[in-house]
Amino acid sequence: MLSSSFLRSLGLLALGLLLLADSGQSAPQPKAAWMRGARTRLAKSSKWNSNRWANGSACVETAPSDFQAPKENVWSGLTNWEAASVTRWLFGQAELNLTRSEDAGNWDNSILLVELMLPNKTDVLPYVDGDAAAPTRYAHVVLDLRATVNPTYTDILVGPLPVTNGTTTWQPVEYPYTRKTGGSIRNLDADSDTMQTDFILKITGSISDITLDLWGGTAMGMDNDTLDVWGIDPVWQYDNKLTRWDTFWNYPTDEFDAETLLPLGLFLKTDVTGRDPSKWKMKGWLYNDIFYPTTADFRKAYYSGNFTKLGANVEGDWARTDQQGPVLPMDTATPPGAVAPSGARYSVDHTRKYVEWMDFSFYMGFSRDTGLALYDIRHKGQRIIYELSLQEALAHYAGNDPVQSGTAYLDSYYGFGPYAFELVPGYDCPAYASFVNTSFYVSETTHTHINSVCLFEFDADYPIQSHTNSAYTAKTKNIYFTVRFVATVGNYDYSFSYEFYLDGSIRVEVRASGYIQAAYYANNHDYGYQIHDFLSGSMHDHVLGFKADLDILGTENTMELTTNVPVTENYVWSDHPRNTMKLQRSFIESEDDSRLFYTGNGRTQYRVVNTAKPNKYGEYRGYRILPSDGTIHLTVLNSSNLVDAADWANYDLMITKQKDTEPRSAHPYNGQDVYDPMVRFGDFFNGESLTQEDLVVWFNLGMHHIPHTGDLPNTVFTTAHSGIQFMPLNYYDGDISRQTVNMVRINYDKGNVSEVKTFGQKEATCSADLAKEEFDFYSYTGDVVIRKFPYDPNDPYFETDSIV
Ligand SMILES: *[C@@H]1O[C@H](CO)[C@@H](O)[C@H](O)[C@H]1NC(C)=O
Ligand SMILES: *[C@@H]1O[C@H](CO)[C@@H](O)[C@H](O)[C@H]1NC(C)=O
Ligand SMILES: *[C@@H]1O[C@H](CO)[C@@H](O)[C@H](O)[C@H]1NC(C)=O
Ligand SMILES: *[C@@H]1O[C@H](CO)[C@@H](O)[C@H](O)[C@H]1NC(C)=O
Ligand SMILES: *[C@@H]1O[C@H](CO)[C@@H](O)[C@H](O)[C@H]1NC(C)=O
Ligand SMILES: *[C@@H]1O[C@H](CO)[C@@H](O)[C@H](O)[C@H]1NC(C)=O
Ligand SMILES: *[C@@H]1O[C@H](CO)[C@@H](O)[C@H](O)[C@H]1NC(C)=O
Ligand SMILES: *[C@@H]1O[C@H](CO)[C@@H](O)[C@H](O)[C@H]1NC(C)=O
Ligand SMILES: *[C@@H]1O[C@H](CO)[C@@H](O)[C@H](O)[C@H]1NC(C)=O
Ligand SMILES: [Cu+2]
Repeated sequence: MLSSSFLRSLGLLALGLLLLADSGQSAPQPKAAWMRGARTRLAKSSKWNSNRWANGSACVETAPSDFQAPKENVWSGLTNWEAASVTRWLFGQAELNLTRSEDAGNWDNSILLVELMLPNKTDVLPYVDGDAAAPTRYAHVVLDLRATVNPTYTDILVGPLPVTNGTTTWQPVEYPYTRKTGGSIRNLDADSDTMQTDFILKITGSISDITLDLWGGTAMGMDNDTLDVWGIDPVWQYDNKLTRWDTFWNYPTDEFDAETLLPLGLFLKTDVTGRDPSKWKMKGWLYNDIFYPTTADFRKAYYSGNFTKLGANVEGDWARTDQQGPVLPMDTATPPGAVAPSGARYSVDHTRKYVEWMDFSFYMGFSRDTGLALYDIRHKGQRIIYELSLQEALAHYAGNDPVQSGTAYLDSYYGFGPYAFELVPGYDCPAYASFVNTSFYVSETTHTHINSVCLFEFDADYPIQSHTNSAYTAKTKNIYFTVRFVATVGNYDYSFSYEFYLDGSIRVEVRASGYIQAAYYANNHDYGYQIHDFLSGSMHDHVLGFKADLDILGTENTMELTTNVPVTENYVWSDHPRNTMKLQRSFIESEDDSRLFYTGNGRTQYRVVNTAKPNKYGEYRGYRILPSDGTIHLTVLNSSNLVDAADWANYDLMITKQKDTEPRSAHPYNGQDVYDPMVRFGDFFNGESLTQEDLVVWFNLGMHHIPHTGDLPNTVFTTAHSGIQFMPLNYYDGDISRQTVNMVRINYDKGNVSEVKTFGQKEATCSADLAKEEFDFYSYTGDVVIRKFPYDPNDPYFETDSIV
């Protein structure tokens, strides 16, 4: 949740773009007819290939086996070469009237994004499940059309790829959106730079005498400014006007990113309707809950001798994350760490972004809007989930002041892709994890964030199975596999983990850290705790919407609910009516009844089943959807900020029939017109049957965040988290984690062990060189940038500016 105007005011708003994680291949891969199962082990990468066995004592730290995915990854984005050729082709289309981003001003058209258009599921299934050709590739391009009084963001499709003169065309893309305006939505940002420098800062500069007196600082657009000014997102859009509310923030006095902890409590309202700056108007000031309609009124009151001045939030150690306080007992000794004595026990095709661990496999995709997504997740060769992906993240604030009240960040506007930075081994992921690069398109360049997705196995701190009696004890290790990325969208860091377990379950876990966006304390006691001198921990809901397109034994599925209900029953054997409970089974039959709230007391099991594929006992095989911690939906009803722009946040679990025209529940520009957003999710629900259809489950994670003193200086991942599990339910005939050999049974008798069974598991006899595992912190890189127009793949350069 990041603060939009905040980033914009820092000039760092990444307008942009994205594309996939191109592994450096510069031309499309030749199509190979890889059949599932016909895998080839290729040479292991050289970094790890050196034989590190001195003579059997040092552990072999092998990287994941390099091998080839059974199919091409049709979700992994454009290659560098494709993105460059599309960009070049677009500049050749005179009617688009494009200006290069680096030369573009407020009144020029430019390219914001060039990425892969995700193929339709209808076209993908015959390819991944059969012998059909891979779907035709198209580029999804977002244009920033500002050379007009009515600026728009416009989504177009360019293709088919590869680009060829004659056959490649562009067309507006409308089919994935509920708004039918040719892929266009108004662009409220066209003048954001000049609005800040030529309008907002002029107003705030006009009261520099007051800001100097109140806080010893000014916001005038000069180098000596110590105050920043920004506010609500999205801007208010009612009455055919655009209304902004902004407020003052102290800049941090050092490198710590503490600005969102330093609000100062003076708010200004402006009317910024239209593109003619001469029509923009100052509409008033608010301080300590008193509204002054004009600057003259405010100034008069301020100097009246009857004006209550409140204190300022100023940075200090309380806002800095470095170690402070007495060192804890024994804390300077090295803490426990994890090692992988046999190296990676999984395989990765880095070109096709495909992973296999134990009996799981999946492809990875990566997008500017929402970061990492997983596709065609299979277990034992059977697809469980076609797509598992973030859709949107909302941070909806509230407050007595207009800025907190008016803030409801829809973070895909900023994008998760551009903020998925390099991970730190030993901190973000275990030191032995392996890593994947991600790339995104910005202003005719492709930026690569090295090592921004990590893959690793981990031994949970508890076994997956345990039993003991008088004759034996049996335990099974709980080894799971994680794919993780962390996106720092402005002030907050979101960590996304997709975890795979030996029992066939899959877990999604989101954690939040980073700086909260706090409020000025005055009059805000009903909206948060006071957490510092003049600071309120502004209440807000984080709601993160996900899509899980489950395919259980095929695409024809049904949602079954099994609920524990209290009952009073007479049985043939009961002398009196008995107060007890029983199971109530039901199906969600249509989209009229498919927006659900989790029942109180967790009494209902939600399960996607295939009723045509019962098990041998007649029970339907399926996967259960199990909210595991802190899943929530938005508290606010019919939000004044969002109107129809985030309908997906209003429920816990929503089920629709899969449609190629409904691929995503949100759009990054939904906030540009909250009354008529690009995707009005509620429109997906139009009464269609959900009985043995291809179902998509839309679920939310999140938390009701009421920051307290423990959120200073940063929110901690320990308590700010939310998760969900997909677990096989009556899917297999038994618990399939019995397959692992990493278990032990110890038979004993009156204190003597008679037998130990270890099932062929390998004992770790090698010694791990922990020093070698330590990450060289000086190798942390930042962005690698490759110019697309003109294409210059041989001259990559480093640019750390885009690391916020
Ligand atoms: C190999 O290991 C043995 C002990 O296991 C040790 O005695 C011997 O010196 C080692 N050899 C080398 C070459 O390191
Ligand atoms: C093309 O864009 C420029 C600004 O970059 C603008 O001045 C011009 O009017 C536009 N031309 C057309 C035909 O729209
Ligand atoms: C397409 O035509 C343009 C202009 O005629 C030319 O510059 C470009 O190289 C051509 N591209 C291809 C792929 O042939
Ligand atoms: C910054 O400089 C301007 C121009 O000299 C001055 O008016 C303003 O008060 C200064 N701001 C601060 C915080 O000193
Ligand atoms: C001082 O300001 C307060 C708040 O605006 C107002 O209620 C009060 O009447 C004022 N007192 C005088 C003496 O102006
Ligand atoms: C990530 O990018 C770096 C720098 O371009 C490259 O050296 C490395 O091989 C890439 N890693 C993978 C797994 O492709
Ligand atoms: C939502 O709120 C608006 C403005 O208060 C109102 O006009 C509209 O009817 C409300 N919609 C619903 C579904 O309650
Ligand atoms: C995807 O399916 C929709 C609906 O059938 C269709 O309009 C659209 O052209 C398809 N997109 C592609 C890229 O084939
Ligand atoms: C257990 O082991 C001890 C020591 O070897 C032996 O004396 C004793 O008889 C054993 N008890 C049983 C029940 O086997
Ligand atoms: Cu929060």
